[in-house]
Amino acid sequence: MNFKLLDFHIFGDERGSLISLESNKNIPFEIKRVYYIFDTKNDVARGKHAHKNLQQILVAVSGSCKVLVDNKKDKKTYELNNPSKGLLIENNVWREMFEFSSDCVLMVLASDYYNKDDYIFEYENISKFKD
Ligand code: T46
Repeated sequence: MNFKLLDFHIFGDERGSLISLESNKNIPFEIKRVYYIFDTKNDVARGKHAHKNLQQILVAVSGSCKVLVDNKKDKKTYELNNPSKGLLIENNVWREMFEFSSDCVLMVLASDYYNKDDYIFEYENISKFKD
């Protein structure tokens, strides 16, 4: 499958909680870029594209949002509302993020640098996932 939810280990003690994310360990690729989305209006949707060659993990480090993922074989909507969950999205997966809470900070770890030519903006142009 080219999308799935990952569970990160929480190091918790009486002081609170800590999660560590490491390239090629609990993150299944080398992290080359990190960006975060915040102050997003509740009634807007973002994304609405796929990538040709990019792996990403989306983590709601604060607040919540929903993410629809669709690889033309399976289609699922995840609610991200926990910093210990990361949604891995690989190549050729349509994604839409919506219903952002006002306190949502959506952190994204990416396997490559920003490249506008890597985006697929037409749903028709993504290929159907094959097992
Ligand atoms: C994705 C979802 C989850 C940059 O200059 N560098 C960057 O690394 C990124 C991600 C964006 N930008 C610029 C390009 C646009 O002018 O920031 C502006 C907003 O980007 P965009 O409209 O692509 O944002 P989203 O929220 O629709 O999509 C983003 C990522 O672009 C995309 O790869 O998978 O988050």
